[in-house]
Amino acid sequence: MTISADHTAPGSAPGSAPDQAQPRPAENAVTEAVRKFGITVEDYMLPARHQIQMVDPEGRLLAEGEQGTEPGHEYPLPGDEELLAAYEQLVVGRRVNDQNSALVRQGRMAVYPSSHGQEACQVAAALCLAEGDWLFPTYRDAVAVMTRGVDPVQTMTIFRGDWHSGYDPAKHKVGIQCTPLTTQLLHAVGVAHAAKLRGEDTVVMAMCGDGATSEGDFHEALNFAAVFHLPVIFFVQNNKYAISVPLAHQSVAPSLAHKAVGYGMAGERVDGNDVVALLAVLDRAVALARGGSGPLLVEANTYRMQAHTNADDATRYRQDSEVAEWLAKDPVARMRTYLTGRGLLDDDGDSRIAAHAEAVATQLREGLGEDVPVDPQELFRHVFSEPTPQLKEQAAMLADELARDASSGEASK
Ligand SMILES: Cc1ncc(C[n+]2csc(CCOP(=O)(O)OP(=O)(O)O)c2C)c(N)n1
Ligand SMILES: [Mg+2]
Repeated sequence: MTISADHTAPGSAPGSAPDQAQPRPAENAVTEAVRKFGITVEDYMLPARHQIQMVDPEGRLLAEGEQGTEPGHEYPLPGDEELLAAYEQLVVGRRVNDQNSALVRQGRMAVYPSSHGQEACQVAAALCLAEGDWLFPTYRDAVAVMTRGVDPVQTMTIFRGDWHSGYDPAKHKVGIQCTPLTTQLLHAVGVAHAAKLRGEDTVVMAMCGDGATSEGDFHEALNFAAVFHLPVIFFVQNNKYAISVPLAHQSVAPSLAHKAVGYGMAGERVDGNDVVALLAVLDRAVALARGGSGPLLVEANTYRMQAHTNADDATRYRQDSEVAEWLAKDPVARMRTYLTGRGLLDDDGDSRIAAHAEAVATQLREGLGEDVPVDPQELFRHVFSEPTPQLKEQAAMLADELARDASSGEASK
């Protein structure tokens, strides 16, 4: 594939029609970046040759030359305060993932798609945003939703079968945790477009998985965002599986980040178990998007340590040895070692954080232990503005059955 700087600004070519004389905005951003970094368009838009990693699995900070950075793909180390905040959220996120898996086994939640092992992606996706920005999560991103500040019990309400999402998306600027794959990307692009038309400087974080990148909606969302030059970060958590389908059966692209260039946006890949690198890459992506550079695609290389959901048996399609390999790259242990080594975290600090995580788990046990008040008649509401005769008939039948149940219950007391 060849992309030349000229190709990015066809409007400026001799003989262009007058109404094409202005280069399209996306092209402006790319040529601007190319000038700024003194690199080629390919080197700007294509991901760096290696994934960006700052702290290795043993918790050691890599030397600058070993972080996978290249000119135009350079990332400053995040500040100590941001790193400590991220570690606290990692510990809380891990505790929440494990608590929820237990609550599912106890029948207190209907389903939980655990992000155990992916907590660094979850935490970084939320922490890099400013208050006025939007987050569009999937069903696997409950920890990102909580890290954004949504109450833990409200966050998990959707997983107990309540038809409400549990929180007000507009209030928190967090979309509903989406189960229909990739529809959230279109919602995200729509919000970014609206914000741009209103002149707001909102950045939108649009999350999806590796499998979701094969969906038609993925293409439509990325193309629309690139053509309209919208401030969206497409954040792909490549956890290697779409339920039982491994990545190799899903895509033969050199990497998922390489898909960006086909839309005319920049892509980057990052170690998804290294919260330091994730924050560095996503913080810069947010700054670029807010500054008017258009959309970006960031692929995080991570692993789903547990089954797809409680309804799945992962031992049927993957080897224990593969899981063990990823256990050694654990994002929480890695960060603990790194921060301890730098003297930013000691035993007291770690105990305080563990106690906070335990308090959140208690809140979840108590909140989800309470039965939800259910009104069976809700089944018939909001289906049609004018209920059909059949619905009215069924509603009356149900009301009658419920009344008879209630009176027989009274009688047997
Ligand atoms: C439109 C649509 N098709 C199929 C499904 C069924 N489905 C649920 S999760 C999933 C796999 C998604 O994999 P990936 O995008 O990698 O996300 P992960 O679950 O690994 O986080 C599929 C196919 C769905 N929810 N929506
Ligand atoms: Mg996946």
